[in-house]
Amino acid sequence: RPIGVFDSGVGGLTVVKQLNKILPDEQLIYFGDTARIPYGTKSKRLIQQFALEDALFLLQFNIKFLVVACNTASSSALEILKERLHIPVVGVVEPGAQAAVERTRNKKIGVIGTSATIGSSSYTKSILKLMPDAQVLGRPCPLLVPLVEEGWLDGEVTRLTLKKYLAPLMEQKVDTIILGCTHYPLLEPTIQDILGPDVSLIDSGKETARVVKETLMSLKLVNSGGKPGADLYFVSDSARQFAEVGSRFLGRPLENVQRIDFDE
Ligand code: DGN
Repeated sequence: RPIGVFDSGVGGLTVVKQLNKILPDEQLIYFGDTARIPYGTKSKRLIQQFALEDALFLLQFNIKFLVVACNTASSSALEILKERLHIPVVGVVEPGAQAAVERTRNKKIGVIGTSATIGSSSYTKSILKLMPDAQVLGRPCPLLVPLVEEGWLDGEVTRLTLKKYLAPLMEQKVDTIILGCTHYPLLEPTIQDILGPDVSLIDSGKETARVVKETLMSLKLVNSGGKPGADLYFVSDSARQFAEVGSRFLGRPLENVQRIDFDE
């Protein structure tokens, strides 16, 4: 049985990339809700409704496991998904928080993400559960998603934007920053260059892939003996546009993309 993965759009492909690397024998069914992106600016209630609909779509494929590959949806809808679904569900927030707690030395952790992710304080809550005396500084960075989708991963505009967003975190001397949005791993080299080598960056997608593998192993759900079929990608808006932008996120050409109509 395949693993289901969903995101508000194309960003979850950074999580797919990590899952493919660490679990090469698992078939993934991806859903990107490109018609309704962005989730990052929407209310909690609406994000929960969208997340449930996305999950229901994936359940048609008899998935054995669900990965919520979107920080915004993980922040607002993970609990409701866990309650309503009868399969294991993993989001990206707890794995990222866990890694940051393991990495920090001065217990000052920064989190960057969409306005909804930072507004929900999901990372702060997860971190404080593990490390009650940590200092967590969240910073919404809404301009970064469009910059990444435009392919502006470096250059004057991107650097100025990043410097402005990161300045308050640096003033507080955080030693670890969580990239709390699916798009940010593409900016990792530029961010690291701006901050210098003393600040650790946590890629929540990479940490999530590790947790998915561990959970599959502990539940004896790992597939071995070759991938049963190619990964399939479904989107709620243009398949061509998704394939174009998505290939940059995935680092290889995207095939098997189909558009679906939610209302049918
Ligand atoms: N995938 C979203 C996230 O990780 O928060 C970013 C895209 C969006 O909905 N704005």
